[in-house]
Amino acid sequence: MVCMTLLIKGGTVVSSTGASLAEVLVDGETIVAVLSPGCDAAIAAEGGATRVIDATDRYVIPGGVDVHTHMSFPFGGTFASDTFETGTRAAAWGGTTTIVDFATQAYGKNVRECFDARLAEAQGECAIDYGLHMIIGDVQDDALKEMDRLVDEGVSSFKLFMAYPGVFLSDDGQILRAMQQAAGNGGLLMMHAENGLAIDVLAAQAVERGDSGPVHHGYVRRAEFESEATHRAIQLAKVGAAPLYIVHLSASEALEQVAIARNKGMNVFAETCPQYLYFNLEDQLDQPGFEGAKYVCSTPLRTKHEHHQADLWTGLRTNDLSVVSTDHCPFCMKEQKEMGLDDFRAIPNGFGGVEHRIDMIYQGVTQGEISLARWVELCATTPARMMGLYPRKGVLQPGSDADIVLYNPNHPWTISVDNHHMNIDYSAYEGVTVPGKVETVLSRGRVIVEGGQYLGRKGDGQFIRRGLSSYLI
Ligand code: DUC
Ligand code: ZN
Ligand code: ZN
Repeated sequence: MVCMTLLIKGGTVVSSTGASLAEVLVDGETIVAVLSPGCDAAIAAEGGATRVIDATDRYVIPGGVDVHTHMSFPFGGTFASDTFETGTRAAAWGGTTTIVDFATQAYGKNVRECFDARLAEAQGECAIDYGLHMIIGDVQDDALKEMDRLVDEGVSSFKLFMAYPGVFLSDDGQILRAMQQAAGNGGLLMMHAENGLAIDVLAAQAVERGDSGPVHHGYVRRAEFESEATHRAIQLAKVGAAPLYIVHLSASEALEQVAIARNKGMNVFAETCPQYLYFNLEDQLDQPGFEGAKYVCSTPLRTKHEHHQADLWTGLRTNDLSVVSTDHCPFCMKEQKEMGLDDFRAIPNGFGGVEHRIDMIYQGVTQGEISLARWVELCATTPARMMGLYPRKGVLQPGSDADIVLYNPNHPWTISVDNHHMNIDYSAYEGVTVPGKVETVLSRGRVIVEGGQYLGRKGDGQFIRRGLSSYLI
């Protein structure tokens, strides 16, 4: 029998607990050993390996796990511009080897039918492995029952919205019922925590007085509304006895609510996204003309005159924020963002960044915000644990999938629409120079990015049936 083995040697293996020189041996799709360099087993492995990859001066890290993406997401009368094919390919270029995207139960629709249709849309399209969360857009008896079945089928997390009245919003009674259901079936409740009814009042008032440009998207989605909704979600989760995961947290005040709950020992978790760590309302949303539309996403970018960004970095260090995802939900300027030229409420909300998360958060390492180990923990290990993918994903250890990234920490480059691989007609990161670069990417043992070439294929990514969150069992 021919044994396809691959040895990655000479690199520094970085895990969530530290970094050391080590060699990684892969057999087929799986990691079989992480070896000390120079030990007998490593030397024997080198002689027997079908292929040896030299990782000298590179970090060898687990493939990134982005647990919040929206490929082809229907929003505001259009669809996010990256499909499962284009979006997962871009993710691979950026060192992400697993995404967890969303199936959406629209209002009045059947959860099962919506889930099946979404799974069919993804199957055969993805370059990397993927899972699905289920958005419950209409909490009623059937939907609640379906949640139990989905957990058994590897869909162990559910997203609800406190924003977008008339589209996705669940009222407090519906939220409580979904939380009670999750408490019973072991699922994780993910929450878009913004007070959508209050936002809509301010948005209508703004447009009425002529404040209709993109920056007003940021002004009306006030931090108080994020903080109030976060607080309310936490109180409901306490009564519902359910774990809670706050998505795309951007405001200090919301983070405070999460920290209070966690200090009381509650199972409350939160993620943030690179855009909130690096961009702000004044410099990005408030640009001349319609440029700010590129940065219209929800929750919104926050003002730089407060200390949101510094607080978010602190939260990433203290673990009150335990995951960095992207909320990748891109819309082109042409014909998509442009729909809101005269009224910011019609700009599709979303930000494209699935390709840049690993690089942007590595920048946090070089800026002294987080450690090297924390970079890996935030971008791969904890998201895998949080979403029931661990230890198959998020770690380099025997038995784990051989999802591996070779990262060059000394390769500065400048992000541009001309060199990105996402299907967007601009880059929100245009002109940003990052210090390091993803060089080689393996997905279940297959080399899919190497030497500036994409070597993967659509359809090689598999649907991953997820277990329960590691933090709940
Ligand atoms: N936020 C966005 O920016 N886009 C899609 C949905 C969401 O919650
Ligand atoms: Zn959301
Ligand atoms: Zn989202």
